[in-house]
Amino acid sequence: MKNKVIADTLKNIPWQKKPKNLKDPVWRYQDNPIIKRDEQKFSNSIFNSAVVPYQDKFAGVFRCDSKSISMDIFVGFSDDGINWEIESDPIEFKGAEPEILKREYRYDPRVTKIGDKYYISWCNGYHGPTIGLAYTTDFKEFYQLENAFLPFNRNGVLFPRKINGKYAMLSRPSDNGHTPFGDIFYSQSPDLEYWGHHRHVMGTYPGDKSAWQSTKIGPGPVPIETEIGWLLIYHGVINTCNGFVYRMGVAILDREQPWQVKYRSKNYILAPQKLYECVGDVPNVVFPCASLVDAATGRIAIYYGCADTVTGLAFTTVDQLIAYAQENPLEA
Ligand code: BMA
Repeated sequence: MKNKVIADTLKNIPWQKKPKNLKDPVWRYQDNPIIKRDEQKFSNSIFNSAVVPYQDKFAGVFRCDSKSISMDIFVGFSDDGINWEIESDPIEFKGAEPEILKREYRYDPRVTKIGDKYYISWCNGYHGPTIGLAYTTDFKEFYQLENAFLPFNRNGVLFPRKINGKYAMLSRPSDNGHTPFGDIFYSQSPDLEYWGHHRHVMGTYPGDKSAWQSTKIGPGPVPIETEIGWLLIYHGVINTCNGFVYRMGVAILDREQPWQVKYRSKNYILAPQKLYECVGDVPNVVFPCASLVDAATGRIAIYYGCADTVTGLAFTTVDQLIAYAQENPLEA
């Protein structure tokens, strides 16, 4: 392993060897999708979801759209990170403010462990989409905090530690619909309530230099800290005659000033190419919301939504992602 990872070891990370002769930096689990659309009692689809190591096993927060197509988030547990039991009832939040607890819709959760708390950030309906925040210590009781931003914003993901003494979040300001634009921004907070000191991190690439990310981009899983910078897996979108296509990309952000992009790959790292990624309720979508990392080996397991219908698992390593970003650079 060339690049040191600043994280815990995770001996039981789900893992499969890279297929021989594969040149791509990311490879899929052979029995994908790991979660089918109707594995939860009332679900139409289970996709953009987040998992974390928990008590030597795994816990997660799952986006399940119901058979009435209401979007909500549900707790799940797994012994191996591959086979999941997802609860039948959505997460019920406690919190100080009844106004903030009113539910409109909830989707696309991320889970970040900071200290002994697991923070959930998700796209929260509050007169339009914004970033909801909550925490739990046991995946039983959940405490909702104030929304981080005004509408409209999506894809809020917290860094796993304070940076320069402040909590830090990436997000993607948006509109009220199927946003046809979008750059990634960095925001800071002393207390997870008041957010400011916003910085632009990176934007789209018009033209055909890196056309898969020419319409909008948004942060995916919790950034992974390495010696050379924060490894950011994100989604990039192109608008085609058949609608949006969502692919996955990688960038490396400065460790102390994460709004400075050190490397960014011109090429995507995963694209909708398998049937379950190309066909579903929304075709041609791979949408990463979580990753697991093992600091001892640099192994990474990526959890991603497939065609807004099922959940997939893919693998890579810290070294391969860093090399890919450095060897296929997108220059400003
Ligand atoms: C985005 C979000 C995601 C979804 C994607 C593709 O705007 O709604 O939840 O996966 O569109 O439909």
